[in-house]
Amino acid sequence: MVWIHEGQLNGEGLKPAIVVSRFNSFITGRLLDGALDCLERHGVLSEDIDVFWVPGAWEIAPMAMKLAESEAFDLVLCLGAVIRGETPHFEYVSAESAKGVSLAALEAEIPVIYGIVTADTVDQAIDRAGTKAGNKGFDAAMTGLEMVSLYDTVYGFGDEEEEDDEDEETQED
Ligand code: INI
Repeated sequence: MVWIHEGQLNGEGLKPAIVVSRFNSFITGRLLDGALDCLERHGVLSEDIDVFWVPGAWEIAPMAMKLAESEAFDLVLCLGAVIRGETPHFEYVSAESAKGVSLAALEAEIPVIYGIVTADTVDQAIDRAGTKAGNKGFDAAMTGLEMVSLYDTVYGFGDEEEEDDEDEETQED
């Protein structure tokens, strides 16, 4: 028999943090709207959501890491927009912000989700922020809900083992 584990999309009782960058805020504001819409539609209370605005995509990962370490949240969503052509250092900003969020996700005990749009043009970025190609903020929030549920399942295994150990100790006594 195979045990299949799939995350549920239930946000009741969750306390998410959202890190969103101000750079290209005409895009990131829409990503934030999408993320909030998704969380609230899945049962998260608006008063349980904390939004942290940072200057640019570069600042997202360090902030996400601090938020995860604070143990005040169940989930961190990282939202930003890096657009080629606006900067000669597009490659650095996009690559390092992705690496940073990945590192934060690996180090954190809660899900840290990458919702940074990287696009060649402003039009492409607009497509991903609530028009032709959906809303990457909404998608990031969905991913976050799913991952919280899967982490809960995995952390629950630890509790079961502890209970088994306690049972064994009781039996030995
Ligand atoms: N930050 C972004 O979020 N998107 C960009 O497209 C961008 N560009 O083009 O330069 C950008 N740069 C700022 C960077 O993220 C930092 O805020 C800045 O370098 C200060 O550390």
